[in-house]
Amino acid sequence: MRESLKFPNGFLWGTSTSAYQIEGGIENNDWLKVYPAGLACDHYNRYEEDFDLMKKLNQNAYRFSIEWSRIEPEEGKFNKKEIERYFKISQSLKSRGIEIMVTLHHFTLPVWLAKIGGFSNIKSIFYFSRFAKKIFLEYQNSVDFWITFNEPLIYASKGYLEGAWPPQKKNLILFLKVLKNQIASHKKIYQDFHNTKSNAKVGIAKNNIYFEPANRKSPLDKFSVFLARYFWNEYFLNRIGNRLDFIGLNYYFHNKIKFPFLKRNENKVVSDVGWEVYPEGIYYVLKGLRRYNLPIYITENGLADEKDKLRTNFIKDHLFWIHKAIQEGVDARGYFHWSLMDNFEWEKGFDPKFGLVEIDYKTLERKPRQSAFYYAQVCKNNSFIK
Ligand code: IFM
Repeated sequence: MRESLKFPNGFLWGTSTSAYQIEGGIENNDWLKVYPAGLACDHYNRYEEDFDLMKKLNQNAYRFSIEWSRIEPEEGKFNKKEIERYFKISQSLKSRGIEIMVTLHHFTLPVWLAKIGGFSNIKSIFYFSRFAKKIFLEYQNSVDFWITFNEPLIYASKGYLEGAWPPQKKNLILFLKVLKNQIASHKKIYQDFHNTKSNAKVGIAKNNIYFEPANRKSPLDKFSVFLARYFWNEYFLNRIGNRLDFIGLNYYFHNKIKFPFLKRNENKVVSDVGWEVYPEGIYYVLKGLRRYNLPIYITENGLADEKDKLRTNFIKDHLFWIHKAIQEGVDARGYFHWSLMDNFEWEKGFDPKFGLVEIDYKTLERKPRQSAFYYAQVCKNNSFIK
């Protein structure tokens, strides 16, 4: 018999986005010159329509980011109109009964800060925590969860080791400085928020990978996995562990490691961008996070699948493994699918389609894919049939 798998009461069901990827019309950040996002999904002007859709799809939570370059276009000068606009956004979500998770840094920087080295400059700790405090004071009554950084290690490695993202550097020293300043910023922001409001919920969105030894009998492969796990999954969390109210998990990857090189997946099921689909990995990654003894929200999980051939099963299979982890004592409290709608996928542009909702970039029409209706049923029932 097919079994109905139920999630804990109060489980959050939602989607995630970020400002530069969907809003459109952002003119003052460090991505613009290298990878312009133009009008993106024009969410800036269509957020009411998007929230109606979210509501129709039974989602009860939403994670989005606030674009720093809109709020503080020049150092120390805050834009009232934009502050007001995000306030309206928060009210619009609240009026629909949607819980709010706000990301303070999701890969973009105002140009003025990028010019002085962004997070590789120690001054970024002061600037970012000042921005965060301003945002906190403005929206503390409507925001339920705060995320300081989205995927800090991805950000630091793409921008400062691989040279792929702004500022397109390949410099180990800068990479380490960025990590150090992100850690210090997170700690300061955590402290500032808690000094103002003791029950603020502050977390991080951490991209953790399921690492496996290519050969389980090889001590060298196992040692490589130990190092990879420590550095990629645990180091950052260990450094901020006592200043976290919850952990946000972004799960996308499974890497088999053969000493001394990384060996990518062998699974034949891959997304449109070639990323392996490996639902079981989320179970192991969740189990690995248990040691922090904190509530966990899956803050991202999704795939590029323009034709929507894999997405329904992708969701179902990941939920199966999340549910199993919960049964075994993991305190997972919510799932935010990446993403609500197709959007600007950074250096890959608009080709990868991560949306439950399809965007026609000519007309900007929103069209939910079949998987969006499947997910809507799960959100409504707080359970799914395996
Ligand atoms: O689009 C990104 C998002 O900005 C951060 N996490 C991974 C997603 C898919 O690549």
